[in-house]
Formats: sequence, structure tokens, C-alpha cells
Amino acid sequence: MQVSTIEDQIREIEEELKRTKYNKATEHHVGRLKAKLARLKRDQLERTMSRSGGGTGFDVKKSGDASVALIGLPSVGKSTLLNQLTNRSTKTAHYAFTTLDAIPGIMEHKGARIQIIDLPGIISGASKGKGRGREVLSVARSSDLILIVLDIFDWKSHLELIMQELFHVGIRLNSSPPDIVIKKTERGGIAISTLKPLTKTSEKTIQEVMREYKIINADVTIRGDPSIEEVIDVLEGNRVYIKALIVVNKMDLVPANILSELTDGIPEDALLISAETGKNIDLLRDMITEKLELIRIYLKPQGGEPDYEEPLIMIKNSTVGDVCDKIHKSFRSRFRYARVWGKSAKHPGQVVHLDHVLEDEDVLTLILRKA
Ligand SMILES: Nc1nc2c(ncn2[C@@H]2O[C@H](COP(=O)(O)OP(=O)(O)O)[C@@H](O)[C@H]2O)c(=O)[nH]1
Ligand SMILES: [Mg+2]
Repeated sequence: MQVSTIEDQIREIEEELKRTKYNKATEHHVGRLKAKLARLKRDQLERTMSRSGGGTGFDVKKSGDASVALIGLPSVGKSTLLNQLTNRSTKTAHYAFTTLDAIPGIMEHKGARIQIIDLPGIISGASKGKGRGREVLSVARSSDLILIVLDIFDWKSHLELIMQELFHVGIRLNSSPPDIVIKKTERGGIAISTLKPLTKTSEKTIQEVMREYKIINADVTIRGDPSIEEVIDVLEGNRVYIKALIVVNKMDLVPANILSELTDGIPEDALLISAETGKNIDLLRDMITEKLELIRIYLKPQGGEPDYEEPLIMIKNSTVGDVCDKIHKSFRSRFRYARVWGKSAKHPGQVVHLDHVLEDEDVLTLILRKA
């Protein structure tokens, strides 16, 4: 008997899913198939990662207050855009030259320093390791924002391909993690409590899917109205939720009278730009900065005055621990406690710890052990 490969198994399940009519009677079966599929795809992903040498990706040193990864097919204008955003003078070659490395630059805007990372173009099958897809997508996975760069003449097919490849490596765009807490228990089966009625899936299906993950006893608390895919995302556990913006480049090549025809059906929040002429680049800088939701933290030395001149720029929902990490790698281990004034404080000078979530314009004092 021939052992079927992961690819074969994936194909078989995908075909069965296509054949199966979705209704009340098949709902649980479909749920279990989707769970099986998710696990096979994870195995597949792990294999491509180990094949490409551990999947460490490019060694992009993080710098700046936040990072933005440029994702797009080859020759859509990513390198040209990097130069525009970062005011670099280096001229991009006017021939089809593929960037082989991850090239970072810094965009300074409204007091923030944002790292923009130019990456090799991704192609179909990138998530399975084609091109340098795995490495590119791993940089995307660890960035704070993904800037999807499309070519105005091919935006539809490009967008579809990119969404698919990002999805395959567990990246979820512009959404927050489903509010589902699973606590394994010793006995009692799977108990599900919901705050709202489930309309996209059912308790029974969730139980079936959890069995697929060998979970027999658990307390499950669900706050929203998740789909079964979102439940599987939680069970898989390696999903990342990243912000994204879409730009459509080379608008200068399209005469105004056919622009609207060519961009018919484009996502509403997509921005038309020209990396070549600089059209809408200022607007894009604003959009990137806004989308990142940066906050300002004023550090105050113990017994001293807050530094209102040079706030520390952090991403929204950053914790005191994140601030420590940003200032110096030894700070987290030397941390004793902190005091905070401002919106996140219950009272002025509240004592907080590493997991305390900060708000815009908080004043913070860190108390550390001597080095
Ligand atoms: N007309 C026009 N050409 C552009 C624009 N952006 C990039 N290009 C050209 O498209 C080609 C590929 O650009 P490049 O930045 O290297 O693309 P990358 O492979 O995505 O990095 C180059 O010849 C650029 O000069 C644009 O907005 N308008
Ligand atoms: Mg390039």
C-alpha cells in the first residue's frame, strides 16, 4: 500500500469539503474536516520551514518605534516606494531587478521613527517555500503592519494571491483574536458557555472539532459569535493578528478617464499612489502612522520631572514590560515595579507591574534593581 503524502491528504479533504453540502446534518462532519485540514496544513508548513533551514528568515534587525513590511509581487514598485517613504536618494534601476534581500529603511513622521522593510516579491506558492516565500512571510509575521503593494493593472489577481499566502502562514489581517478561552479540565466533558447565541456554528460542532484536537474535557468560554474557522484558529494557537493597508501603485500610468473603470471593485480603504511621481505619498505616511496607533509615554526619573520633550513612542496596548524591552535588554530582569500617572492609572502614581497596559500620554517611572 502506498502511503499518501500530506499534499495528497490535503487535496482529498479539500475535495471532500467541496463535495459536501453544508447543512445541519453535515455541520459537525464539515467542522471536523476543517480541523483536520488545518492540522495537515500546519504539518506542511512546519516541513517547509525545516527545509529552508529552520525558517529563521532574513536577519532584519528591528529598529525604530514600529515596523512595516512591504508585501507584493515582483516589480510592483516596492523598492521605489521604500525610497519615497524614507526619502532615500538611491535610484531604483529602471530594469526588472529583483531585490534578493530584506532592505530596511527608516521613515520619520510626526515624531515617530518607523522601520519600513522592502522585501523580495512573493509569488504563488510562497507559503510553501517557493521563491524565498517562507523567509519573506516570516518577516511579515513579525512586523507591526503589512503594507500590501498592488500593481494597478493587476490589482485583483495580486490581492487574491497575497491574501491567500498570508492566510496560509497564519496571518490574520485587520482583525483581533477571537475571544475564546479554553481551559482543560480533568473530567466532565466539554462545557461551553456563551454570552450570545452562536449563529455561525454550534456547540456540538465545536465539541466535535475539539475532539479532533484530542481535547475531551474542557471549560470553553466564548464571548463573541465566532465561525468554526476562528475556533480552529484558537486551537491551532500560532495565528498572528496584524494590521494591514493596501496601496495600488503606478496610478500615473493610467489616464484619469479610465481610472475608475480600472479600479472598480477595489477595497474601499485602498489608496491609489504613484511611487514614481510621489503622488499621495504624504497621505500614505499619515495613514501608516495612524494605522499603527502609536502612543506617547513620558518617562519620569524617580524624584525628577517627566520628559515631555522626547516621549517614548510605543504601539497601542503596549505594556510596562514592552517599555522595559525597548529601553534596554537588561531592564525586564532588573524590574522591581513602576509608577504610572495618566489615563491608564487608577490613581496618580499607581504602582503597576510588567503586564500593565499603558495609554497615550501616560507618565511612567521605572524602579529597577541595581545592575
Ligand atoms: N510609472 C511608474 N513606474 C513605477 C512606479 N513604481 C515603480 N515603477 C517602476 O517599476 C519598476 C519596478 O519597480 P521596483 O520598485 O523595482 O519594484 P519591486 O520589484 O516591487 O521592488 C521600475 O522600473 C520602477 O521604476 C510608479 O508609481 N509608476
Ligand atoms: Mg524590489
